Amino acid sequence: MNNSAPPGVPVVDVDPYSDAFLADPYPAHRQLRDAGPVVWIPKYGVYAAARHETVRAVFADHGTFISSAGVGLANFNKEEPFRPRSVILEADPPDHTRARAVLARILSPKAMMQMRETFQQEADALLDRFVEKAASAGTVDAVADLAEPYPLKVFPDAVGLEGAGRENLLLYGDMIFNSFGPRNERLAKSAERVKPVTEWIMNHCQRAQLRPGGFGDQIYQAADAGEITQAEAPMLVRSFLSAGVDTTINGLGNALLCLAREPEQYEKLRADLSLARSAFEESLRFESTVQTFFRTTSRATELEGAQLPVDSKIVCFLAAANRDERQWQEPDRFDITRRAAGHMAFGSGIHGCVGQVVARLEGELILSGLAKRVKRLEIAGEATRRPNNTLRALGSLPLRLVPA
Ligand code: OVV
Repeated sequence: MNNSAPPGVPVVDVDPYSDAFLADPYPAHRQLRDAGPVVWIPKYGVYAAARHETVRAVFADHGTFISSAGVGLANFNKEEPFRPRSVILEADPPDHTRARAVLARILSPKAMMQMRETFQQEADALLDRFVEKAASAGTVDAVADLAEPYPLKVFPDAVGLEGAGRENLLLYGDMIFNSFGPRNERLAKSAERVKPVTEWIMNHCQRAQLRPGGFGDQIYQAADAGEITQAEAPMLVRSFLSAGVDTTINGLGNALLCLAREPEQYEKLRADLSLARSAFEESLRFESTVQTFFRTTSRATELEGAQLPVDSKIVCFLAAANRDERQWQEPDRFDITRRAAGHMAFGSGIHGCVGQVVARLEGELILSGLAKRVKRLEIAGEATRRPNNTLRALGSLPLRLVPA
């Protein structure tokens, strides 16, 4: 690691993986944005982009800022990836293009319209239980009782996972998102916890474990058709299992937290349920589930006046871009009526989240179904965070519900 600051690039001496940073990242995000469009973080020897315009520019130039050297801190040109690289996340065109086309078709808006009815029924059933539990027990945990069980039901069902053990996906997701950061204690602990379930995960990427017609099986059909190789098929199922659960759980959890903290905003949603989608979008902007992703330079390049050598790592602060006052009016205000489109929570460009239509569907159905049933969300205890190197994750969110 080269930790000396390159000439002309402002140094910001923060540790984005410290407990303090993760507990409240926003002051440090401001510091990173204000120091310059491209800054240097000495502790990890990496460049950083935290302004909206810069993050967008990095994601737009996927030929210069590549993904195949890893989208976390580790540089795969210098160290072996800890697991075989993702054939979509950690790939560049043309390999990436083929894999992306397959997943984009499986998760197309049209495919989502066909899933909608099922996702709606599951949301309604779960929300009924959620409200009943609040009535009988007095309080509920919006994480354990709602944000977690919903994605854990609908997404593995859609992928076609059958039988027991899907809660293993929680440990796996936590570890994967820790692995994009440094090899710290946080990663070591989650890697230890995931050990007993790794075999289950890999086994459930196999065709025999996947219900015919589900998202997983559709990947194998694409391999049969020659669009991707047979070896890539289980790897793409692995991508679904890595990226499809922990992300939406915390996206929902953060949205519920935002609405519980801002009763006026919740009132607005109750008055107009068609705001559910924009409420979810605004909560993604306001508390971005995925905080950071890296790119690596494939050549020496200039970025907003900074000279970056070949094979440099640059960390893009999606969450900081989403509160950049150069882009947003009153960025620190949670406002479900704002146009949050253009936020970076799903990234942008060719690697922009391929599952965003699924995430949005889940967000819409849970928020509108909740607002239909519950008049007021009352915070019944302190929400806790579950620190992760990449995710803005919740541990618990105790609520009392005033029924409608
Ligand atoms: C977007 C994302 C996160 C984590 C894992 C993967 C993708 C993957 O492709 O494995």
